Amino acid sequence: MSDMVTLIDFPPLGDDRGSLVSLEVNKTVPFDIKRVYYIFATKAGVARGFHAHKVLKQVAVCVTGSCRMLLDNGRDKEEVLLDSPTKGVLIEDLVWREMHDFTPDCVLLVLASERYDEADYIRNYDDFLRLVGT
Ligand code: T46
Repeated sequence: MSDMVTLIDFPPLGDDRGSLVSLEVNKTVPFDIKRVYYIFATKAGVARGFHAHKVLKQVAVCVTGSCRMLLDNGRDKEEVLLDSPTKGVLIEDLVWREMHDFTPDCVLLVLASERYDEADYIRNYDDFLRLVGT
């Protein structure tokens, strides 16, 4: 796995009732969380993402089901299978991302370092490559 991908293990706090994961700023999540959103009920065969962010950093975790995330920094491409509620991926700024192969039950939870700002999106791949200098 390249330097581009940082996987984060969330320790399950289990007991005989089941499991619990706590996501805590500067403990399990390396930035202040300004926004949380989740993607669910993604239709069969649909892929999402296809953009990068100028500033935004995020941590993504499939709390149920799974999806495949392609990360691309303009030089290297890496695929991550998000298939566990105890495994997250840190998505840094200036990384192109695509999400594929959502299972019908997939709930992709995303913790974001910034509020929603459409101006932070780079939605054209050639613009992205120009910006990262490749
Ligand atoms: C990302 C990947 C992992 C909002 O109004 N507020 C929000 O916080 C978000 C995330 C989206 N929106 C609106 C913008 C669009 O009209 O919801 C609509 C769908 O968003 P988008 O097409 O950007 O969704 P994805 O799944 O392609 O990308 C999302 C995030 O936008 C993005 O930051 O990294 O998930």
